[in-house]
Amino acid sequence: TNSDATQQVDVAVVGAGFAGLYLLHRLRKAGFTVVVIEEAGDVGGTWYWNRYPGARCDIQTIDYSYTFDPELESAWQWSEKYATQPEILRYLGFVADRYDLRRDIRFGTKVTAANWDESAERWRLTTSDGADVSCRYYIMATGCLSAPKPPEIDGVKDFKGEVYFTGRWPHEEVKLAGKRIAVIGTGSSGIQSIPLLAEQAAHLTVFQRTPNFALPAHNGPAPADRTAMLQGDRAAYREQARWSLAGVPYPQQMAVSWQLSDAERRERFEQAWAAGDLVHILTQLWADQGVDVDGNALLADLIREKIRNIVKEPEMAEALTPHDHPFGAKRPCLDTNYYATYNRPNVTLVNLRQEPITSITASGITTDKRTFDVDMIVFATGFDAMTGAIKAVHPITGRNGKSLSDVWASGPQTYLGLTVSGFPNLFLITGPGSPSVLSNMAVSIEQHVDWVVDRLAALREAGFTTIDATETAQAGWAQHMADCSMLTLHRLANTWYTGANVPGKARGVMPYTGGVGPYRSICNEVVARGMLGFKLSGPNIAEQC
Ligand code: NA7
Repeated sequence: TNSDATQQVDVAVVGAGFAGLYLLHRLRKAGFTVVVIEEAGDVGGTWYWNRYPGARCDIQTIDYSYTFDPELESAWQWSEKYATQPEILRYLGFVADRYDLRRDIRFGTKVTAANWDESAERWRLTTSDGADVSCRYYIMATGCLSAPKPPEIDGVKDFKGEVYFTGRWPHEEVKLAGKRIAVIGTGSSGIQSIPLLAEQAAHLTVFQRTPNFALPAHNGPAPADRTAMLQGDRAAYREQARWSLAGVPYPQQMAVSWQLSDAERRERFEQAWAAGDLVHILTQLWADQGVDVDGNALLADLIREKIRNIVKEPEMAEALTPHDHPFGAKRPCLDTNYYATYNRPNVTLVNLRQEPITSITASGITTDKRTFDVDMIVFATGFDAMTGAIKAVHPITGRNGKSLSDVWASGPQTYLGLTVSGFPNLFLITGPGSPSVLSNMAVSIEQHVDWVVDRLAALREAGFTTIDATETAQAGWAQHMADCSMLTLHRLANTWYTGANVPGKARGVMPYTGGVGPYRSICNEVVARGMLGFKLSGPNIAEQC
Protein backbone atom coordinates (compact mmCIF):
# COMPACT_ATOMS: atom_id res chain seq x y z
CA THR A 1 0.00 0.00 0.00
CA ASN A 2 1.27 3.45 -0.86
CA SER A 3 0.87 5.37 2.38
CA ASP A 4 1.08 8.71 0.51
CA ALA A 5 -2.21 7.88 -1.21
CA THR A 6 -3.97 7.25 2.10
CA GLN A 7 -6.71 9.73 2.80
CA GLN A 8 -6.61 10.94 6.42
CA VAL A 9 -9.97 11.93 7.91
CA ASP A 10 -11.63 12.05 11.29
CA VAL A 11 -14.59 9.98 10.15
CA ALA A 12 -15.26 7.59 7.26
CA VAL A 13 -18.86 6.75 6.45
CA VAL A 14 -19.96 3.92 4.17
CA GLY A 15 -23.14 4.62 2.23
CA ALA A 16 -24.71 7.77 0.78
CA GLY A 17 -28.34 6.95 1.40
CA PHE A 18 -30.73 8.63 3.82
CA ALA A 19 -28.38 7.96 6.76
CA GLY A 20 -25.04 8.63 5.09
CA LEU A 21 -26.13 12.01 3.71
CA TYR A 22 -27.36 13.25 7.07
CA LEU A 23 -24.19 11.94 8.77
CA LEU A 24 -22.01 13.85 6.36
CA HIS A 25 -23.97 17.05 6.92
CA ARG A 26 -23.96 16.80 10.71
CA LEU A 27 -20.33 15.66 11.03
CA ARG A 28 -19.16 18.57 8.89
CA LYS A 29 -21.17 21.03 10.96
CA ALA A 30 -19.57 19.57 14.09
CA GLY A 31 -16.13 20.29 12.63
CA PHE A 32 -15.02 16.80 11.64
CA THR A 33 -13.29 15.94 8.38
CA VAL A 34 -15.32 13.27 6.60
CA VAL A 35 -15.25 11.02 3.59
CA VAL A 36 -18.26 9.01 2.45
CA ILE A 37 -17.60 5.89 0.41
CA GLU A 38 -20.44 4.78 -1.84
CA GLU A 39 -20.62 1.85 -4.22
CA ALA A 40 -23.33 3.41 -6.39
CA GLY A 41 -22.80 6.12 -8.98
CA ASP A 42 -24.82 8.70 -7.04
CA VAL A 43 -26.59 9.37 -3.75
CA GLY A 44 -29.82 7.64 -2.73
CA GLY A 45 -29.01 4.24 -1.23
CA THR A 46 -32.13 2.08 -1.36
CA TRP A 47 -33.78 4.61 -3.66
CA TYR A 48 -30.84 4.48 -6.06
CA TRP A 49 -31.03 0.70 -6.51
CA ASN A 50 -34.75 -0.13 -6.20
CA ARG A 51 -36.07 1.31 -9.47
CA TYR A 52 -38.55 -1.45 -10.29
CA PRO A 53 -42.01 -0.45 -11.57
CA GLY A 54 -44.20 0.64 -8.67
CA ALA A 55 -41.36 1.22 -6.19
CA ARG A 56 -42.66 3.57 -3.50
CA CYS A 57 -42.23 4.39 0.11
CA ASP A 58 -45.01 2.99 2.25
CA ILE A 59 -44.62 5.45 5.08
CA GLN A 60 -46.47 8.67 4.24
CA THR A 61 -44.01 11.10 2.72
CA ILE A 62 -44.84 13.93 5.12
CA ASP A 63 -43.39 11.59 7.76
CA TYR A 64 -40.66 10.07 5.58
CA SER A 65 -38.58 13.24 5.33
CA TYR A 66 -35.64 14.82 7.09
CA THR A 67 -36.76 16.98 9.98
CA PHE A 68 -33.44 18.50 11.11
CA ASP A 69 -33.86 21.72 9.14
CA PRO A 70 -37.22 23.54 9.09
CA GLU A 71 -36.09 25.50 6.04
CA LEU A 72 -35.46 22.28 4.14
CA GLU A 73 -38.95 21.18 5.09
CA SER A 74 -40.51 24.29 3.62
CA ALA A 75 -38.25 24.21 0.55
CA TRP A 76 -39.51 20.78 -0.57
CA GLN A 77 -43.09 19.79 -1.36
CA TRP A 78 -44.03 16.17 -1.93
CA SER A 79 -46.49 15.60 -4.75
CA GLU A 80 -48.45 12.73 -3.17
CA LYS A 81 -49.26 10.87 0.01
CA TYR A 82 -46.80 8.09 -0.92
CA ALA A 83 -43.95 9.24 -3.12
CA THR A 84 -42.58 7.09 -5.91
CA GLN A 85 -38.95 6.04 -6.07
CA PRO A 86 -38.02 8.70 -8.68
CA GLU A 87 -39.42 11.47 -6.50
CA ILE A 88 -37.62 10.25 -3.35
CA LEU A 89 -34.39 9.98 -5.33
CA ARG A 90 -34.90 13.57 -6.55
CA TYR A 91 -35.44 14.62 -2.93
CA LEU A 92 -32.18 13.02 -1.80
CA GLY A 93 -30.40 14.66 -4.74
CA PHE A 94 -31.95 17.98 -3.72
CA VAL A 95 -30.64 17.49 -0.17
CA ALA A 96 -27.18 16.60 -1.50
CA ASP A 97 -27.15 19.80 -3.59
CA ARG A 98 -28.54 22.02 -0.88
CA TYR A 99 -25.79 21.10 1.60
CA ASP A 100 -23.12 20.58 -1.07
CA LEU A 101 -22.57 16.99 0.02
CA ARG A 102 -21.29 15.31 -3.15
CA ARG A 103 -17.80 16.84 -2.92
CA ASP A 104 -16.97 14.57 0.04
CA ILE A 105 -18.47 11.40 -1.42
CA ARG A 106 -16.34 8.90 -3.34
CA PHE A 107 -18.85 7.26 -5.70
CA GLY A 108 -18.36 3.95 -7.43
CA THR A 109 -16.07 2.84 -4.62
CA LYS A 110 -16.31 -0.11 -2.25
CA VAL A 111 -14.59 -0.68 1.05
CA THR A 112 -12.76 -3.98 0.63
CA ALA A 113 -11.37 -4.36 4.18
CA ALA A 114 -11.45 -2.47 7.47
CA ASN A 115 -8.84 -3.04 10.19
CA TRP A 116 -8.56 -1.48 13.61
CA ASP A 117 -5.02 -0.33 14.34
CA GLU A 118 -4.74 -0.45 18.12
CA SER A 119 -1.49 1.50 18.41
CA ALA A 120 -2.68 4.38 16.19
CA GLU A 121 -6.26 4.11 17.52
CA ARG A 122 -7.52 4.43 13.98
CA TRP A 123 -9.39 2.39 11.41
CA ARG A 124 -7.59 1.60 8.20
CA LEU A 125 -9.89 1.03 5.22
CA THR A 126 -8.83 -0.55 1.98
CA THR A 127 -10.96 0.52 -0.97
CA SER A 128 -11.66 -0.77 -4.47
CA ASP A 129 -10.24 2.35 -6.14
CA GLY A 130 -6.83 2.04 -4.55
CA ALA A 131 -6.81 5.05 -2.23
CA ASP A 132 -6.96 3.79 1.34
CA VAL A 133 -8.54 5.71 4.18
CA SER A 134 -7.25 6.20 7.70
CA CYS A 135 -9.91 7.43 10.11
CA ARG A 136 -10.51 7.78 13.83
CA TYR A 137 -14.16 6.73 13.53
CA TYR A 138 -15.77 4.36 11.07
CA ILE A 139 -19.54 4.47 10.53
CA MET A 140 -21.52 1.90 8.54
CA ALA A 141 -24.56 3.60 7.02
CA THR A 142 -25.06 0.64 4.73
CA GLY A 143 -28.80 0.15 5.21
CA CYS A 144 -30.72 -2.91 6.32
CA LEU A 145 -32.17 -4.06 3.02
CA SER A 146 -29.30 -3.47 0.64
CA ALA A 147 -27.61 -6.84 0.02
CA PRO A 148 -29.91 -8.74 -2.38
CA LYS A 149 -30.34 -12.42 -1.66
CA PRO A 150 -29.00 -14.82 -4.31
CA PRO A 151 -31.78 -16.58 -6.29
CA GLU A 152 -31.29 -19.97 -4.58
CA ILE A 153 -32.87 -21.80 -7.54
CA ASP A 154 -30.92 -24.09 -9.84
CA GLY A 155 -30.50 -23.16 -13.46
CA VAL A 156 -30.80 -19.35 -13.45
CA LYS A 157 -27.67 -19.15 -15.60
CA ASP A 158 -29.24 -21.46 -18.19
CA PHE A 159 -32.21 -19.16 -18.75
CA LYS A 160 -31.96 -17.50 -22.19
CA GLY A 161 -34.41 -14.65 -21.51
CA GLU A 162 -34.04 -11.49 -19.44
CA VAL A 163 -33.40 -11.70 -15.68
CA TYR A 164 -33.92 -8.81 -13.26
CA PHE A 165 -33.73 -8.34 -9.51
CA THR A 166 -36.08 -5.72 -8.10
CA GLY A 167 -33.28 -4.53 -5.81
CA ARG A 168 -30.90 -4.02 -8.76
CA TRP A 169 -33.33 -2.81 -11.42
CA PRO A 170 -31.57 -1.33 -14.48
CA HIS A 171 -31.39 2.42 -14.96
CA GLU A 172 -32.38 2.10 -18.61
CA GLU A 173 -36.01 1.46 -19.40
CA VAL A 174 -36.97 -2.21 -19.37
CA LYS A 175 -39.42 -3.05 -22.16
CA LEU A 176 -42.28 -5.03 -20.65
CA ALA A 177 -45.02 -4.69 -23.24
CA GLY A 178 -46.18 -7.91 -24.80
CA LYS A 179 -43.78 -10.10 -22.84
CA ARG A 180 -44.42 -13.28 -20.88
CA ILE A 181 -43.14 -12.35 -17.44
CA ALA A 182 -42.54 -14.44 -14.32
CA VAL A 183 -42.24 -12.85 -10.87
CA ILE A 184 -40.81 -14.84 -7.97
CA GLY A 185 -41.63 -13.39 -4.56
CA THR A 186 -44.59 -11.64 -2.96
CA GLY A 187 -43.04 -9.32 -0.38
CA SER A 188 -43.32 -5.53 -0.70
CA SER A 189 -41.28 -5.44 -3.91
CA GLY A 190 -43.39 -8.14 -5.58
CA ILE A 191 -46.66 -6.67 -4.35
CA GLN A 192 -45.77 -3.16 -5.57
CA SER A 193 -44.58 -4.31 -8.99
CA ILE A 194 -47.03 -7.11 -9.86
CA PRO A 195 -50.02 -4.84 -10.76
CA LEU A 196 -47.88 -2.70 -13.08
CA LEU A 197 -46.17 -5.67 -14.70
CA ALA A 198 -49.58 -7.25 -15.28
CA GLU A 199 -50.84 -4.14 -17.08
CA GLN A 200 -48.09 -4.40 -19.67
CA ALA A 201 -47.26 -8.09 -19.91
CA ALA A 202 -48.80 -10.42 -22.45
CA HIS A 203 -48.98 -12.80 -19.52
CA LEU A 204 -47.76 -12.56 -15.93
CA THR A 205 -47.09 -15.64 -13.81
CA VAL A 206 -46.57 -15.02 -10.09
CA PHE A 207 -44.67 -17.64 -8.10
CA GLN A 208 -45.72 -17.29 -4.48
CA ARG A 209 -44.12 -19.15 -1.59
CA THR A 210 -45.82 -17.36 1.33
CA PRO A 211 -48.87 -15.12 0.96
CA ASN A 212 -48.55 -11.74 2.62
CA PHE A 213 -51.02 -9.28 4.10
CA ALA A 214 -51.44 -6.13 2.02
CA LEU A 215 -53.78 -3.21 2.34
CA PRO A 216 -54.73 -0.56 -0.19
CA ALA A 217 -52.54 2.55 -0.14
CA HIS A 218 -55.30 4.82 -1.47
CA ASN A 219 -52.59 7.01 -2.85
CA GLY A 220 -53.35 10.60 -3.84
CA PRO A 221 -52.81 13.94 -2.17
CA ALA A 222 -51.47 13.87 1.39
CA PRO A 223 -54.42 13.53 3.80
CA ALA A 224 -55.73 16.93 4.85
CA ASP A 225 -55.92 16.08 8.57
CA ARG A 226 -52.27 14.96 8.84
CA THR A 227 -51.06 17.88 6.75
CA ALA A 228 -53.02 20.31 8.94
CA MET A 229 -51.48 18.76 12.07
CA LEU A 230 -47.99 19.14 10.65
CA GLN A 231 -48.52 22.68 9.42
CA GLY A 232 -50.30 23.72 12.61
CA ASP A 233 -47.29 23.00 14.78
CA ARG A 234 -44.41 21.47 12.88
CA ALA A 235 -42.08 21.17 15.87
CA ALA A 236 -44.70 19.47 18.04
CA TYR A 237 -45.65 17.05 15.25
CA ARG A 238 -42.03 16.03 14.72
CA GLU A 239 -41.38 15.75 18.45
CA GLN A 240 -44.41 13.51 18.91
CA ALA A 241 -43.09 11.26 16.12
CA ARG A 242 -39.71 11.00 17.87
CA TRP A 243 -41.31 9.69 21.06
CA SER A 244 -43.90 7.45 19.41
CA LEU A 245 -43.62 3.68 19.05
CA ALA A 246 -43.19 3.57 15.28
CA GLY A 247 -41.88 7.02 14.39
CA VAL A 248 -45.22 8.41 13.22
CA PRO A 249 -47.28 10.60 15.57
CA TYR A 250 -50.12 8.33 16.61
CA PRO A 251 -51.31 7.85 20.17
CA GLN A 252 -51.11 4.55 22.04
CA GLN A 253 -54.46 2.77 21.73
CA MET A 254 -55.89 1.97 25.15
CA ALA A 255 -58.98 -0.12 24.36
CA VAL A 256 -58.33 -3.87 24.29
CA SER A 257 -60.05 -5.98 21.61
CA TRP A 258 -62.44 -7.74 23.99
CA GLN A 259 -63.64 -4.41 25.39
CA LEU A 260 -65.01 -3.57 21.94
CA SER A 261 -68.12 -5.07 20.35
CA ASP A 262 -67.92 -6.80 16.96
CA ALA A 263 -69.52 -3.73 15.41
CA GLU A 264 -67.04 -1.36 17.06
CA ARG A 265 -64.09 -3.47 15.93
CA ARG A 266 -65.45 -3.62 12.39
CA GLU A 267 -65.94 0.13 12.34
CA ARG A 268 -62.34 0.74 13.42
CA PHE A 269 -61.14 -1.77 10.87
CA GLU A 270 -63.13 -0.24 7.99
CA GLN A 271 -61.73 3.17 8.89
CA ALA A 272 -58.20 1.77 8.81
CA TRP A 273 -58.82 0.00 5.49
CA ALA A 274 -60.09 3.28 4.03
CA ALA A 275 -57.21 5.29 5.51
CA GLY A 276 -54.58 3.32 3.61
CA ASP A 277 -51.85 3.75 6.21
CA LEU A 278 -49.61 0.94 7.42
CA VAL A 279 -48.77 2.48 10.78
CA HIS A 280 -52.44 3.21 11.41
CA ILE A 281 -53.56 -0.36 10.76
CA LEU A 282 -50.56 -1.77 12.66
CA THR A 283 -51.13 0.29 15.82
CA GLN A 284 -54.46 2.08 15.97
CA LEU A 285 -57.17 -0.60 16.08
CA TRP A 286 -56.89 -2.02 19.58
CA ALA A 287 -54.18 -2.19 22.21
CA ASP A 288 -53.56 -5.95 22.03
CA GLN A 289 -53.38 -6.31 18.24
CA GLY A 290 -49.58 -6.44 18.15
CA VAL A 291 -48.93 -8.26 21.40
CA ASP A 292 -51.59 -10.96 21.80
CA VAL A 293 -52.36 -13.71 19.29
CA ASP A 294 -56.10 -13.62 19.95
CA GLY A 295 -56.36 -9.84 19.65
CA ASN A 296 -54.29 -10.10 16.50
CA ALA A 297 -56.45 -12.86 14.97
CA LEU A 298 -59.56 -10.66 15.20
CA LEU A 299 -57.85 -8.17 12.91
CA ALA A 300 -56.22 -10.75 10.63
CA ASP A 301 -59.63 -12.36 10.03
CA LEU A 302 -61.09 -9.05 8.88
CA ILE A 303 -58.27 -8.65 6.36
CA ARG A 304 -58.74 -12.25 5.16
CA GLU A 305 -62.40 -11.45 4.53
CA LYS A 306 -61.35 -8.48 2.35
CA ILE A 307 -59.07 -10.71 0.28
CA ARG A 308 -61.90 -13.21 -0.27
CA ASN A 309 -64.21 -10.38 -1.34
CA ILE A 310 -61.77 -8.91 -3.85
CA VAL A 311 -60.39 -12.05 -5.51
CA LYS A 312 -63.16 -13.68 -7.58
CA GLU A 313 -61.80 -17.18 -7.97
CA PRO A 314 -62.14 -18.88 -4.55
CA GLU A 315 -59.15 -21.20 -4.84
CA MET A 316 -56.93 -18.29 -5.85
CA ALA A 317 -58.31 -16.16 -3.01
CA GLU A 318 -57.47 -18.91 -0.55
CA ALA A 319 -53.94 -19.27 -1.93
CA LEU A 320 -53.42 -15.51 -1.51
CA THR A 321 -54.66 -15.52 2.09
CA PRO A 322 -51.99 -15.71 4.81
CA HIS A 323 -52.66 -18.23 7.57
CA ASP A 324 -49.13 -18.94 8.76
CA HIS A 325 -48.31 -15.75 10.66
CA PRO A 326 -49.96 -13.06 12.80
CA PHE A 327 -50.69 -9.78 11.04
CA GLY A 328 -47.65 -7.52 11.39
CA ALA A 329 -45.25 -10.27 12.48
CA LYS A 330 -44.07 -10.32 8.87
CA ARG A 331 -43.75 -6.91 7.24
CA PRO A 332 -47.21 -6.17 5.74
CA CYS A 333 -47.43 -4.30 2.45
CA LEU A 334 -49.27 -1.36 0.99
CA ASP A 335 -50.68 -2.05 -2.42
CA THR A 336 -52.36 -0.46 -5.40
CA ASN A 337 -54.74 -3.01 -6.97
CA TYR A 338 -52.67 -5.97 -5.82
CA TYR A 339 -55.38 -8.51 -5.05
CA ALA A 340 -57.62 -7.28 -7.91
CA THR A 341 -54.76 -7.95 -10.33
CA TYR A 342 -55.44 -11.67 -9.88
CA ASN A 343 -58.87 -11.18 -11.50
CA ARG A 344 -57.17 -10.30 -14.78
CA PRO A 345 -57.24 -12.96 -17.48
CA ASN A 346 -53.50 -12.53 -18.18
CA VAL A 347 -52.38 -13.36 -14.62
CA THR A 348 -51.60 -16.83 -13.23
CA LEU A 349 -50.77 -17.55 -9.59
CA VAL A 350 -48.52 -20.51 -8.86
CA ASN A 351 -48.68 -21.66 -5.27
CA LEU A 352 -45.20 -22.94 -4.48
CA ARG A 353 -46.47 -24.62 -1.32
CA GLN A 354 -48.36 -27.00 -3.59
CA GLU A 355 -45.96 -27.19 -6.52
CA PRO A 356 -42.41 -26.12 -5.70
CA ILE A 357 -40.02 -24.90 -8.39
CA THR A 358 -37.67 -27.68 -9.39
CA SER A 359 -35.49 -25.72 -11.82
CA ILE A 360 -35.06 -22.82 -14.16
CA THR A 361 -34.34 -23.91 -17.72
CA ALA A 362 -33.35 -22.17 -20.97
CA SER A 363 -36.99 -21.33 -21.68
CA GLY A 364 -38.58 -20.76 -18.29
CA ILE A 365 -39.54 -22.14 -14.90
CA THR A 366 -40.40 -25.73 -14.08
CA THR A 367 -42.35 -26.84 -11.03
CA ASP A 368 -42.94 -30.43 -10.02
CA LYS A 369 -46.25 -30.25 -11.93
CA ARG A 370 -45.86 -27.85 -14.88
CA THR A 371 -43.53 -25.88 -17.13
CA PHE A 372 -43.92 -22.15 -17.71
CA ASP A 373 -42.19 -20.69 -20.76
CA VAL A 374 -41.40 -17.00 -20.21
CA ASP A 375 -39.41 -14.15 -21.76
CA MET A 376 -38.41 -12.52 -18.48
CA ILE A 377 -37.90 -13.54 -14.85
CA VAL A 378 -38.16 -10.90 -12.14
CA PHE A 379 -36.69 -11.90 -8.80
CA ALA A 380 -38.47 -10.05 -6.00
CA THR A 381 -36.87 -12.42 -3.52
CA GLY A 382 -35.62 -9.94 -0.96
CA PHE A 383 -32.41 -9.28 0.91
CA ASP A 384 -29.90 -10.68 3.35
CA ALA A 385 -31.42 -8.15 5.73
CA MET A 386 -29.84 -6.18 8.58
CA THR A 387 -26.52 -8.02 8.70
CA GLY A 388 -25.89 -8.80 5.00
CA ALA A 389 -24.48 -5.45 3.95
CA ILE A 390 -22.35 -5.16 7.08
CA LYS A 391 -20.91 -8.67 6.99
CA ALA A 392 -20.64 -9.41 3.30
CA VAL A 393 -19.06 -6.26 1.94
CA HIS A 394 -15.64 -6.73 3.50
CA PRO A 395 -13.87 -8.24 6.49
CA ILE A 396 -14.05 -5.89 9.47
CA THR A 397 -11.31 -6.68 11.96
CA GLY A 398 -11.45 -5.25 15.46
CA ARG A 399 -9.36 -5.69 18.61
CA ASN A 400 -7.15 -8.80 18.87
CA GLY A 401 -7.65 -9.60 15.18
CA LYS A 402 -11.27 -10.67 15.64
CA SER A 403 -13.47 -10.37 12.57
CA LEU A 404 -17.05 -9.19 12.81
CA SER A 405 -18.27 -12.16 10.76
CA ASP A 406 -16.76 -14.54 13.31
CA VAL A 407 -18.07 -12.61 16.29
CA TRP A 408 -21.54 -12.64 14.69
CA ALA A 409 -21.41 -16.25 13.44
CA SER A 410 -24.28 -17.34 15.66
CA GLY A 411 -26.22 -14.08 15.34
CA PRO A 412 -25.54 -10.35 15.52
CA GLN A 413 -24.46 -8.89 18.87
CA THR A 414 -24.58 -5.16 19.49
CA TYR A 415 -24.93 -2.62 22.24
CA LEU A 416 -27.91 -0.35 21.47
CA GLY A 417 -27.77 -1.57 17.87
CA LEU A 418 -25.13 1.10 17.36
CA THR A 419 -21.84 -0.43 18.52
CA VAL A 420 -20.15 -3.83 18.83
CA SER A 421 -17.92 -4.76 21.76
CA GLY A 422 -14.30 -5.28 20.63
CA PHE A 423 -14.76 -2.94 17.65
CA PRO A 424 -13.84 0.45 19.10
CA ASN A 425 -14.88 3.62 17.28
CA LEU A 426 -17.13 1.62 14.93
CA PHE A 427 -20.78 2.64 14.66
CA LEU A 428 -23.69 1.02 12.84
CA ILE A 429 -26.67 3.07 11.69
CA THR A 430 -29.94 1.07 11.54
CA GLY A 431 -28.04 -2.09 12.46
CA PRO A 432 -29.41 -5.20 14.16
CA GLY A 433 -30.59 -4.21 17.63
CA SER A 434 -32.00 -0.90 16.40
CA PRO A 435 -35.78 -0.36 16.16
CA SER A 436 -35.44 1.26 12.72
CA VAL A 437 -36.94 -1.41 10.48
CA LEU A 438 -40.06 -1.54 12.63
CA SER A 439 -40.46 2.21 12.33
CA ASN A 440 -40.49 5.19 10.06
CA MET A 441 -36.84 4.95 8.95
CA ALA A 442 -36.43 8.70 8.69
CA VAL A 443 -37.07 9.23 12.40
CA SER A 444 -34.85 6.33 13.45
CA ILE A 445 -32.02 7.42 11.18
CA GLU A 446 -32.07 10.97 12.53
CA GLN A 447 -32.01 9.65 16.11
CA HIS A 448 -29.08 7.31 15.41
CA VAL A 449 -27.09 9.95 13.55
CA ASP A 450 -27.74 12.68 16.14
CA TRP A 451 -26.75 10.36 18.98
CA VAL A 452 -23.53 9.23 17.29
CA VAL A 453 -22.43 12.69 16.15
CA ASP A 454 -23.22 14.25 19.53
CA ARG A 455 -21.16 11.51 21.22
CA LEU A 456 -18.18 12.02 18.89
CA ALA A 457 -18.24 15.75 19.60
CA ALA A 458 -18.47 15.12 23.35
CA LEU A 459 -15.59 12.61 23.28
CA ARG A 460 -13.43 15.07 21.38
CA GLU A 461 -14.32 17.81 23.85
CA ALA A 462 -13.32 15.60 26.79
CA GLY A 463 -10.11 14.40 25.15
CA PHE A 464 -11.10 10.77 24.65
CA THR A 465 -9.89 8.96 21.56
CA THR A 466 -11.63 5.58 21.78
CA ILE A 467 -15.06 4.31 22.73
CA ASP A 468 -15.90 0.61 23.02
CA ALA A 469 -18.98 -1.12 24.38
CA THR A 470 -18.30 -3.50 27.25
CA GLU A 471 -19.18 -7.16 26.83
CA THR A 472 -21.42 -6.90 29.88
CA ALA A 473 -23.40 -4.05 28.36
CA GLN A 474 -23.72 -5.94 25.10
CA ALA A 475 -24.98 -9.06 26.89
CA GLY A 476 -27.44 -6.89 28.80
CA TRP A 477 -28.73 -5.40 25.55
CA ALA A 478 -29.19 -8.91 24.12
CA GLN A 479 -31.19 -9.85 27.21
CA HIS A 480 -33.31 -6.71 27.00
CA MET A 481 -33.95 -7.33 23.29
CA ALA A 482 -34.99 -10.89 24.03
CA ASP A 483 -37.33 -9.69 26.79
CA CYS A 484 -38.91 -7.12 24.47
CA SER A 485 -39.34 -9.65 21.68
CA MET A 486 -41.32 -11.91 24.06
CA LEU A 487 -43.89 -9.12 24.29
CA THR A 488 -44.55 -8.78 20.56
CA LEU A 489 -45.48 -11.27 17.85
CA HIS A 490 -42.49 -10.85 15.52
CA ARG A 491 -40.88 -14.02 16.88
CA LEU A 492 -43.85 -16.04 15.55
CA ALA A 493 -43.12 -15.63 11.83
CA ASN A 494 -40.39 -16.78 9.45
CA THR A 495 -39.19 -13.48 8.05
CA TRP A 496 -36.21 -11.34 7.29
CA TYR A 497 -36.68 -9.87 10.77
CA THR A 498 -35.69 -13.26 12.20
CA GLY A 499 -33.10 -14.32 9.61
CA ALA A 500 -35.42 -17.07 8.36
CA ASN A 501 -35.44 -15.89 4.72
CA VAL A 502 -31.76 -16.74 4.17
CA PRO A 503 -30.82 -20.43 4.22
CA GLY A 504 -28.33 -21.15 7.00
CA LYS A 505 -28.60 -17.73 8.66
CA ALA A 506 -28.69 -17.58 12.46
CA ARG A 507 -32.27 -17.23 13.77
CA GLY A 508 -33.53 -14.65 16.21
CA VAL A 509 -35.52 -11.40 16.18
CA MET A 510 -32.93 -8.89 14.92
CA PRO A 511 -34.70 -5.54 15.32
CA TYR A 512 -35.30 -3.97 18.72
CA THR A 513 -39.04 -4.45 19.26
CA GLY A 514 -39.45 -2.08 22.21
CA GLY A 515 -40.34 0.93 20.03
CA VAL A 516 -38.72 4.13 18.88
CA GLY A 517 -39.62 6.37 21.84
CA PRO A 518 -38.52 3.91 24.56
CA TYR A 519 -35.32 3.25 22.57
CA ARG A 520 -34.61 6.98 22.42
CA SER A 521 -34.97 7.33 26.16
CA ILE A 522 -32.57 4.43 26.76
CA CYS A 523 -29.97 6.02 24.47
CA ASN A 524 -30.41 9.32 26.32
CA GLU A 525 -30.10 7.62 29.68
CA VAL A 526 -26.86 5.93 28.65
CA VAL A 527 -25.45 9.43 28.08
CA ALA A 528 -26.96 10.90 31.25
CA ARG A 529 -25.28 8.17 33.27
CA GLY A 530 -21.76 8.90 32.04
CA MET A 531 -21.83 6.69 28.92
CA LEU A 532 -23.06 3.68 30.82
CA GLY A 533 -21.83 0.46 29.25
CA PHE A 534 -18.96 2.03 27.33
CA LYS A 535 -15.26 2.06 28.05
CA LEU A 536 -13.65 5.33 27.00
CA SER A 537 -9.93 5.89 26.74
CA GLY A 538 -7.52 8.56 25.64
CA PRO A 539 -4.53 10.63 26.68
CA ASN A 540 -6.66 12.66 29.11
CA ILE A 541 -8.33 9.72 30.77
CA ALA A 542 -6.65 10.30 34.14
CA GLU A 543 -8.08 13.81 34.35
CA GLN A 544 -11.52 12.66 33.28
CA CYS A 545 -12.02 9.85 35.79
P1 NA7 B 1 -39.19 -9.74 1.16
O1 NA7 B 1 -40.22 -9.06 1.95
O2 NA7 B 1 -38.15 -10.52 1.86
O3 NA7 B 1 -39.98 -10.70 0.14
C1 NA7 B 1 -39.30 -11.68 -0.61
C2 NA7 B 1 -40.31 -12.60 -1.23
O4 NA7 B 1 -39.64 -13.55 -2.05
C3 NA7 B 1 -41.11 -13.41 -0.21
O5 NA7 B 1 -42.40 -13.59 -0.72
C4 NA7 B 1 -40.35 -14.72 -0.18
O6 NA7 B 1 -41.11 -15.81 0.25
C5 NA7 B 1 -39.98 -14.87 -1.62
N1 NA7 B 1 -38.82 -15.73 -1.83
C6 NA7 B 1 -37.58 -15.54 -1.35
N2 NA7 B 1 -36.75 -16.51 -1.76
C7 NA7 B 1 -37.50 -17.34 -2.50
C8 NA7 B 1 -37.22 -18.54 -3.20
N3 NA7 B 1 -36.00 -19.06 -3.21
N4 NA7 B 1 -38.23 -19.14 -3.87
C9 NA7 B 1 -39.46 -18.60 -3.85
N5 NA7 B 1 -39.80 -17.47 -3.22
C10 NA7 B 1 -38.81 -16.84 -2.55
O7 NA7 B 1 -38.42 -8.72 0.19
P2 NA7 B 1 -38.98 -7.42 -0.53
O8 NA7 B 1 -37.91 -6.90 -1.40
O9 NA7 B 1 -40.28 -7.66 -1.15
O10 NA7 B 1 -39.25 -6.41 0.65
C11 NA7 B 1 -38.22 -6.11 1.58
C12 NA7 B 1 -38.63 -4.98 2.45
O11 NA7 B 1 -38.50 -3.76 1.71
C13 NA7 B 1 -40.04 -4.96 2.91
O12 NA7 B 1 -40.30 -5.77 3.98
C14 NA7 B 1 -40.24 -3.49 3.25
O13 NA7 B 1 -39.68 -3.22 4.52
C15 NA7 B 1 -39.46 -2.80 2.20
P3 NA7 B 1 -41.16 -16.20 1.84
O14 NA7 B 1 -42.05 -15.19 2.46
O15 NA7 B 1 -39.74 -16.10 2.34
O16 NA7 B 1 -41.68 -17.58 1.85
